[in-house]
Amino acid sequence: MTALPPMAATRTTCPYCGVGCGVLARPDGAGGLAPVQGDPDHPANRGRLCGKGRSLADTLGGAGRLTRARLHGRPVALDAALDRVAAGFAATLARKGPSGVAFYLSGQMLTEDYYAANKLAKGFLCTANVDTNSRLCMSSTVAGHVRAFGEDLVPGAYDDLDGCDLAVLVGSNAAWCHPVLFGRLMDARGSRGTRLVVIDPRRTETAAGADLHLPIRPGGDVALYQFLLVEAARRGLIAAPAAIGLADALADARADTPDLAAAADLTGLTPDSLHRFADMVLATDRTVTLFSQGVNQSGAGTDKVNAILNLDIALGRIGRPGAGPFSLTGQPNAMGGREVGGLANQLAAHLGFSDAERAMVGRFWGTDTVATGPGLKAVEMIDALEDGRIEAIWIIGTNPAVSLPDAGRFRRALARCPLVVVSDCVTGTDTQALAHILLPAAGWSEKDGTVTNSERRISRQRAVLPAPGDALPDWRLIQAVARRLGFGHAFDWRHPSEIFDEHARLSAEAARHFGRRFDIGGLAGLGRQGYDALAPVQWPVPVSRNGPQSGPRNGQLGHAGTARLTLSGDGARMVAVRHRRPDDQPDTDFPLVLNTGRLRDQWHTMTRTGRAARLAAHSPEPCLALHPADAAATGVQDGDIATVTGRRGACLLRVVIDAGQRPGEAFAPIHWSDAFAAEAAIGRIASPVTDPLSGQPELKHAAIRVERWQPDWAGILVDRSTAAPLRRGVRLPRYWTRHAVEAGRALIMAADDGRPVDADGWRSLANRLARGFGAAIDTSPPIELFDGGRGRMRIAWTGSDGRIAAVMALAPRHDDLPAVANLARLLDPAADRGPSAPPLLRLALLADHDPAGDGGGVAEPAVCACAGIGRSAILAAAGTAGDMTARLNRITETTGAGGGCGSCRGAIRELLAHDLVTA
Ligand SMILES: Nc1nc2c(c(=O)[nH]1)N[C@H]1C(S)=C(S)[C@@H](COP(=O)(O)OP(=O)(O)OC[C@H]3O[C@@H](n4cnc5c(=O)[nH]c(N)nc54)[C@H](O)[C@@H]3O)O[C@H]1N2
Ligand SMILES: Nc1nc2c(c(=O)[nH]1)N[C@H]1C(S)=C(S)[C@@H](COP(=O)(O)OP(=O)(O)OC[C@H]3O[C@@H](n4cnc5c(=O)[nH]c(N)nc54)[C@H](O)[C@@H]3O)O[C@H]1N2
Ligand code: SF4
Ligand SMILES: [Mo]
Repeated sequence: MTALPPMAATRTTCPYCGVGCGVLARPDGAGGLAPVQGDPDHPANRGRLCGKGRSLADTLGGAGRLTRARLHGRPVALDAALDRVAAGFAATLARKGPSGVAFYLSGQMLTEDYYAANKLAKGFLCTANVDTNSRLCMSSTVAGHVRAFGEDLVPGAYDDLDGCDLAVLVGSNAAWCHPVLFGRLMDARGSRGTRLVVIDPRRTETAAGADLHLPIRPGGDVALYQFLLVEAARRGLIAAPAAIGLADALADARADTPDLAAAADLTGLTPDSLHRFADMVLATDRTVTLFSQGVNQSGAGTDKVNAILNLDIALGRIGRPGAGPFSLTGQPNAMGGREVGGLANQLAAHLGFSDAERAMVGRFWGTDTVATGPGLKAVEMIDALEDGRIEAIWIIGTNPAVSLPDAGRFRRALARCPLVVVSDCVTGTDTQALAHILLPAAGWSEKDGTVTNSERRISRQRAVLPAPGDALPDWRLIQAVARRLGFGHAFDWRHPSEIFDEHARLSAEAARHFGRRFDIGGLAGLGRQGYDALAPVQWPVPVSRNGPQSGPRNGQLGHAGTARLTLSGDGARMVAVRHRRPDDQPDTDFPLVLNTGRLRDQWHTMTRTGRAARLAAHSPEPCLALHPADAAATGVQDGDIATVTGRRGACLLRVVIDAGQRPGEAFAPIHWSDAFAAEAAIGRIASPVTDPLSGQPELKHAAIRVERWQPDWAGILVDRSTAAPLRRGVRLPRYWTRHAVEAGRALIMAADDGRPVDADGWRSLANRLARGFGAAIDTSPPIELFDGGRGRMRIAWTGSDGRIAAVMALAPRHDDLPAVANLARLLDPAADRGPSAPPLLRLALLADHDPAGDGGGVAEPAVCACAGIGRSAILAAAGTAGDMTARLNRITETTGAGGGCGSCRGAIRELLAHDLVTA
């Protein structure tokens, strides 16, 4: 590898979404990372990053990091913990056979980690009970690709987004979930006038900036694409009349949507908008269709995928520049996990379980104990844990106690399992609370390997920092257990480059024997240096194209790769599908439908993004978005807390009224767990019904009932210890939620029944909360202010250094609480001079920061996360002169808002439009 200049940053890849942005990272000299930057040379992002990527340095290290192995909660030597894991698995295998053990993996593991886990289980423990959170994420797309293309292939590339004239986003909130790609689409809009259509029941921020938003009835996507196919035939636009399966697919499409009225009925869309949509799609050759979880997470997910693919096959748009279907992958290595066979129904290298495939893989691995057939899928594992078929499970890089559907039942089932091993890099996740053994994993910035993004591009993640304590990369932990089980010879790697090399060679074998298109044989034999210098490359990279194609550039070695896959002749087939309704339908007891998904600035269960104050500002509390009509019918108002009850569980969420919801449908984010809120883990409500082909659960559709909960008091606590564990044995309030507000400071919002009657009552409530939430306060008497008439209390405690360590405000109603920023300021050394400060001064501070009626509780959220700019600053900067473009430019010039990843540009546009209307 050409040495980078001494102070140069390391090129690595963002560990969050499947866009796979390149980042530049360098140590800050104090054990952490300096703020990371986008890599201008990475083809996925060309220097851009979204707010999550930009905040990576804020999420590392410090308290809350898992640095030592634990056995039943107590720290133990790593070797001892690994001995226990191996002995436990060996005993379970002896007792129950291979089907009694299981692995639950993650699309956030690196390819090398994934390969190691899969090889151990499917090759040596003879079990295919290896599934991954990708089952909840991409499995319908995998099944749809296999039906249409015979293999899990994404034909297109990101270049198609730059070069399309129409982008259709189906069930994708890309402005929030794939922000940098959305930014590329926005650029194409500016440069070539690319139009945008968004198909989503909700008016998301992605939809807000679109030329056309189709607020489809949940589950209506198959019918919508049937209608387009029927229209294409009616207008004589079928470009591939010889396409395999056309006649059957068209017959079924006609059966579902014989005419416009039928299509309007099934999709809940107006005939007018259907017509307009058909005109746009059918008349625009360069149309890219991007799809994500609104498609996959459905009981009809695979059929939705094939309905979309059918249209592109019929119109001859597969593999053409600027056109075709494009599955947006969720996790950074969702694609890489599929390459190594991370799903229970795959073997490795895109192979299945036929005798010939098993024999070949067995020869390659040097084993005769290859699993004989598919294993249990994620949701099936819940049943198997419940009825004792699985008695040992190793969970790596995922938090299923939060993210699986019917999560309450999963937790009970896991609690019955005699051996639960969890590998993670942070402490305190909900899943860990049910584990017997915790293994400390090295995290992003500490480990080396590869990931594959949505466009089949393999990029290196590179280590920048040493792993703390006993933490090891996941493949090392897996290798250590494999050795203890007697398989050391097959897990003899010294560096991830050797695992990658084995994976590359296996893919070449699979391609040679079974004609698989997934072939990275050209990346075999790189050696450690070549691997370290590997530049981002799109598979296939077959052997014939071996050898570096370009010399070292910026210290990296380029290979040719394949931008676009052509799938001609029998390479693509149409599949006959029929419309089906989602399963968990509303009735009189559960009259509304709950849709779930993501927020812009949080990542999944918040174990990392939850530590960054600037990411919390956008949406600090777990919320439920309700249409105004449903809110009125339910008797809840904006800002109320509501009990949300489904058929399997309940949550307590803050109501947000949102006219962008379809009437009858609510939306809640997936991010909160028991570690961050009292009762907000939405997985407890989510439905475990699965797609019959892919096994992917219908996470976007559950019947619910919403009721107002009127607590007797509300409070906020600002505290200096961000990650303090919750104190056991202390009664916590029924509602609480916490997040980081500023570096090293946590904010807790709380509410409960039982209003104190006097100052003593409020004081003891405040003390109980401060201790329960682990505030680092000493025993000196707090400074307090009490307004008996209105029942409001302000109280400040000092820490062992004599400075104010925690401040709390309590009041009968949420609206009576002061602004958080005002309270937080009291912890500022500039405001509180520490032990030398006269007590009266502190009292004045407390009073000072209690301006009557400033209410609101929460600071203004950032509209632009990259620049940290809120609504008022944007409106102020916009001025009134000039047209929309002039005003947008002025905002970016003066505040920087909209100039980063660009994902907020739609929101700013809408803000300005709204501002014009109100003016
Ligand atoms: N900020 C952020 N970004 C992320 C993640 C994150 O946690 N946070 N996670 C990453 C991961 S793993 C994934 S999988 C992706 C997910 O990325 P997306 O799929 O874009 O995100 P979601 O919010 O899960 O769901 C997308 C939309 O599907 C809509 N939808 C629901 N039901 C239907 C339906 O029946 N039809 C249609 N057409 N739409 C429907 C929802 O209203 C929602 O707006 O995001 C990735 N990026
Ligand atoms: N209702 C509902 N449920 C959903 C979804 C939805 O839309 N609605 N979406 C589903 C989807 S698409 C997804 S992808 C899942 C995501 O759900 P999860 O995978 O459960 O969520 P994460 O918080 O990403 O969990 C990753 C865990 O791995 C840890 N970790 C991070 N890096 C490493 C590492 O290098 N090694 C190890 N060993 N651990 C590491 C993190 O600290 C964290 O605890 O949620 C699914 N669940
Ligand atoms: S879009 Fe954001 S979260 Fe996704 S890879 Fe890029 S920087 Fe990371
Ligand atoms: Mo995902």
